[in-house]
Amino acid sequence: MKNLNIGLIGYGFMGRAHSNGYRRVNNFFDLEYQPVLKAACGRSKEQAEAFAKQWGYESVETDWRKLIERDDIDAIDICTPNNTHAEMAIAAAEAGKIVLCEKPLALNAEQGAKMVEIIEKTGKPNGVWYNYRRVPAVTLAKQLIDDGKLGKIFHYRANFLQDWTISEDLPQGGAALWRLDAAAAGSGVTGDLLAHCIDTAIWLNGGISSVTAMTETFIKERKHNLTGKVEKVGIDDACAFLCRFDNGSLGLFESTRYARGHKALYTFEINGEHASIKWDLHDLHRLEYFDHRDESRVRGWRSIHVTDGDMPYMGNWWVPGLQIGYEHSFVHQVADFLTALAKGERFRPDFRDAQETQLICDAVLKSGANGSWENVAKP
Ligand code: SOE
Repeated sequence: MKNLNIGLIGYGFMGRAHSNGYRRVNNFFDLEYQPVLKAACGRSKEQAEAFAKQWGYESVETDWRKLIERDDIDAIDICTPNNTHAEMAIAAAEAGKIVLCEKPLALNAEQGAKMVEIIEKTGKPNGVWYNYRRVPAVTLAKQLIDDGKLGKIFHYRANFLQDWTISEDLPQGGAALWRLDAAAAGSGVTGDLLAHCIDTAIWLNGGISSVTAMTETFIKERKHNLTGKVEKVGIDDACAFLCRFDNGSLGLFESTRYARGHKALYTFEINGEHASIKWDLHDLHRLEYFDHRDESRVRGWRSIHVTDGDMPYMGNWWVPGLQIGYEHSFVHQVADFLTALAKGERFRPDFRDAQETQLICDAVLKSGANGSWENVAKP
């Protein structure tokens, strides 16, 4: 088996999700490559050491530039806040590393374009962690659409609803709360949550040509954890947009962190000429399917329990009827990345795919600010 030596930057939520993917992948998938957890990097030596011990990393770095310089690292995995992605990814690419970057690709499409340009110049494999593509029920949706089961698609509808920022006492900035700080996150729900919905949508239903959006920041000022002062909030707390897809279908997307009662309600529904499908992250192992071609006496929504061995990825897990969860989408991402690497094939979504999402997010934010319809540029 060939080794792929991983250097991971950032030990928060995503550092754990990715590390879990690396650790478990070879237990469940037969692959030519195995990830080796060479080094974990974070600014606090103590926390990086604790993380390395818990997840089995061989060594620790506190300066990401030193990690990138190391000859014993093949791939740099970036799990840090969005404002660091471009600088780290570009430096890693220039040092000849494979680069895996947490979503969204960058703060904005300008940074994203530079990242795509440089990584493509190096020819090095790269990927972005839009993990929901690899939930088996979502992959099944892709298969059904590609097989033509839905026919011509008319509507694409997606939501990503949360409720964790409603309190005005919640500060912005620093560990965990950098998502509320525009300087660190770039945007609010658009880059954090709608980016997932957009990535899935363009994968399932093709490109988006134009958008019109409405954004709102409900709490205008919050204490900033890094300065200790009450500062203006620069992120979008909520965003809804309409769009046109290249295939002529119409899209409706909504995301908020102010939907009391919803923790991570990511849902999508697609309506085609023959059939419709819908999916819900809170019930992620099911795909709902309605086919108008069924005999009318038995026609109705079916709830497909995506656990059989012939369903995407499921042959690698347990026996039919036993489901898997959120963390497995990261295991699948690692498995697919290592397979693409072994075959010398392009992994998707890569930086170029993620830049398509970034350009849509930028157009949404621009439209949200001025109320216009915006045409979306292609990467
Ligand atoms: C935000 O709460 C968040 O953790 C996102 O950053 C993730 O990308 C999403 O998958 C779940 O919600």
